Amino acid sequence: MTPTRTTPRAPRVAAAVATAALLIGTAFALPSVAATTLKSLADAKGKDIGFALDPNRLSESQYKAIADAEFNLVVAENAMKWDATESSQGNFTFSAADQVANYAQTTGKELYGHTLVWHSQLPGWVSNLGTAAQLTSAMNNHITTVASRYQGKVTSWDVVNEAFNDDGSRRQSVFQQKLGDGYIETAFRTARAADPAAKLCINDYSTDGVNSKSTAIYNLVRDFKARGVPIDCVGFQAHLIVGQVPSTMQQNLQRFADLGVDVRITELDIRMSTPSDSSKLAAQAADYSRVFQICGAVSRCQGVTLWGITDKYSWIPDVFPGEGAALVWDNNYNAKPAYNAIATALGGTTGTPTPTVTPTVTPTVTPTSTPTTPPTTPPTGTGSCRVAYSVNQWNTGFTGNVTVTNTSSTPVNGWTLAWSFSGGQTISQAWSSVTTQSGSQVTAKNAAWNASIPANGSAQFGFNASHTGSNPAPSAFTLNGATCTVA
Ligand code: 9MR
Repeated sequence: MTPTRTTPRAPRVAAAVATAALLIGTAFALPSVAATTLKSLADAKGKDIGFALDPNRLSESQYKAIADAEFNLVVAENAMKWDATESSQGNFTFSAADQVANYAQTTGKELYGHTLVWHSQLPGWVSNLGTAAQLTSAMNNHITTVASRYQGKVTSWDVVNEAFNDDGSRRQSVFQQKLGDGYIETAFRTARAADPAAKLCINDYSTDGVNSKSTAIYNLVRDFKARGVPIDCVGFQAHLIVGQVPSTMQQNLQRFADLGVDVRITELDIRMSTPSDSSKLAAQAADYSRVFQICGAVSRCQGVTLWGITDKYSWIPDVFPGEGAALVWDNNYNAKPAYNAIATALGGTTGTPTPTVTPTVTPTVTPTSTPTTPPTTPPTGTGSCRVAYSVNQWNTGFTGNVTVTNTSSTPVNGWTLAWSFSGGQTISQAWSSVTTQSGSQVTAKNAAWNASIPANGSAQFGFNASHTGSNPAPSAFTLNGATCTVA
């Protein structure tokens, strides 16, 4: 395999045609854009589309057929982690990791390395080492042995994974506690020495938007670049929830790219409360589309990796009981609406139209109009509420984020949040709500899938809008006609 390292992936249309021909011969239900594949579309765009592989599943024909056809990059979901490769000190086992590497090689896919230093899936012996010197030695030996083995095969490594807390402080892992802040730099320098051609990435979750945690990593990358510490890329895991793609995601990826590093969505899945239904799946499709569009809009975004193929084997239900359906293929390998949404976002033209929850916004000059269809069931549970409103703005545009919390003791079933803009703001697009505007009056109704707000629960939605001047925040909101407090 010829790894792609510093240059964008070249379009590979001929391979795409061959892949499509292969797919047509398969026995199971094909996605409805079988004339092309996500891989062929991503290849043509010079982007990676990857998936997390469990090599034990390759014996399942449907799993293998989708894996082979739809992706140009593969990462080991677990097989290259510390517990899988060095469960006792100095005794390295590469059987599962090699299966992943061999799969990448035989299928011509890029091989992404996950992960060298992580607090989780870390064998107990590492935590039990007595001194800082012993731990440094063990960490460096692990990095050197694993990275050297896959030199020329792995194109990028997640060198350090999940080193930060949500508030931007360092996670108190054994590495942090025993070695202090400098362990990340040590790990990156060691990885560079072990495989000078591999790109070296730092990877984390809940860093997809601009927030304290992503800013801490941003500061680390800026410092590394300023001091010449090797770092080439930043991974954003993007374990997302339907309706909650951060509004600042593109801005966030771009600010990292502007530091001179590549960026990548490394572990995408978008979960929902289960069971799924058609409106949740449509909302999920819109979210998948958005993430791929964002990566498409940031030239240094190398691509998107899905954290698995089928909901059947996703990690989500085990960790978040009552949630799931987060991947692109369902338990029976049927492609979900997200499939065509991704195909469309990648420039495909043969898919059916992308399902979307984006509402129609009808600005109008009619001062008294009462917009749109009321909820099918009359709203109940109107009562106390709190609204948090925030914006990210630039010269003439802004993104608004609204969280409405039901502070009463009874659930709200069906909601309408209303407010007035005093600065001439005009909404152009909204998500996770059906939002209409009439003059200065804005009415946001629940989407089908977030109609219910339990006691003490919240619903979130967002919108894009234009503004002139100072863009004042609304001073008052009503929920189903009752005034809310403003947080
Ligand atoms: O998907 C992986 C799951 O099979 C493992 O049990 C789990 C153990 O921690 O790790 C999962 O993958 C994680 C990834 O390595 C790092 N980011 C979060 C992922 C989901 O937990």
